[in-house]
Amino acid sequence: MHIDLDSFYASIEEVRNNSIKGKPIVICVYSGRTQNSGAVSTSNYSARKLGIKSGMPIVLAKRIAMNKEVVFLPVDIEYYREVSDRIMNLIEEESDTLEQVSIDEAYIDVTEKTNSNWNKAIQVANTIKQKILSQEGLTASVGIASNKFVAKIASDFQKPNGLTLVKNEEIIPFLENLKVSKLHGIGEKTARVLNEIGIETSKDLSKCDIKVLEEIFGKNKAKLLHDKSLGIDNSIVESKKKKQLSKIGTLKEDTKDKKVIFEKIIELSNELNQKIKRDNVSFRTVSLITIDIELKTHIKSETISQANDIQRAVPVFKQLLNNYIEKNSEKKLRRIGVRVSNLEFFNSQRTLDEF
Ligand code: TTP
Ligand code: MG
Repeated sequence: MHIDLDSFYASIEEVRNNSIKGKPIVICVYSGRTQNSGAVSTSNYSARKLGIKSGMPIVLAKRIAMNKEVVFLPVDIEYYREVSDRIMNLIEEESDTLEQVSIDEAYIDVTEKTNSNWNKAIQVANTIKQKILSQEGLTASVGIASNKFVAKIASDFQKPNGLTLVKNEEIIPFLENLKVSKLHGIGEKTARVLNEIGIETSKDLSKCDIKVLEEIFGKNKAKLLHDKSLGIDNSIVESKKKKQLSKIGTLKEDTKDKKVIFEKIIELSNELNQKIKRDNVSFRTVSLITIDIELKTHIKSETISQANDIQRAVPVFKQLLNNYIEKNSEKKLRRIGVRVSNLEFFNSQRTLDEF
């Protein structure tokens, strides 16, 4: 199964702020050079209808939005990561193995859980969609197939809030009419070369003599392309280890009072310590995450000797907070976070599955 959240950052903002619900929303990465320099990170589906899309310059998006009620917001990546972590955990609970591939997408293997039964797989997909909706207020699109490549294309097929099952005998007709650029893993450049020799669709690609492809792309890539056109993919769903553990929370009120902020750090550290013990990890890097009232995120880190209890990190958090406040005395903080990284897992049996 491939699961991908719908207009992820924009939908999260919609959930957290009721007053913008239903409006076109554009999430921006401001470069800071001029007021509107930077690019659109993502937009919700109602902004997409206006033509505002990922990667577009903010200036252009604002021009399109002129005289319309469009909401522009800066990215708040730490918050999106928190939501992502919770979602990945709940998906993992419903699967044999989870492989997270980005902040909002994952492959899961449900072969054992469903006993290879398609109807059961649909039930699992619906359970996951339902849980994400009831716990986070978000919709996801799911693709189900017997391999990752086809599942990935299937999840994109009926976005948003889609569920697409492609049984083995349906793979060829499902892929047949897709443009080669829609086949996951075929980039713009390769698609252009294929177009130049008259290959537009997956069907064209499957009919092309492999020798012709080998001449242009070499043996390995030719085989890969040919496999894709037929929906063949033998890669497995592989769980990956977490790179970091963190806890972030909102301060009771915006403040620059060191004592109040440090109390919150202690509270978050205690929660983080539970994760450290649960995952049985040690860490070598300690970071303090500060998010100010303008939602600007700063992350400062220190490397220490290997430790497996948060008590070792607390004085470092204190020092990092002091440094931050010294340099940024004028700005109040809204949120604060603690993180440990450079992890080493000790119980190898658990680490294979633990995320
Ligand atoms: P996507 O899953 O590609 O996009 P999306 O979730 O916003 O929309 P869709 O419904 O089509 O899945 O990416 C996930 C998040 O990654 C997205 O919400 C914002 C971020 N992102 C960028 O910052 N820049 C980009 O160019 C893209 C494509 C995504
Ligand atoms: Mg998405």
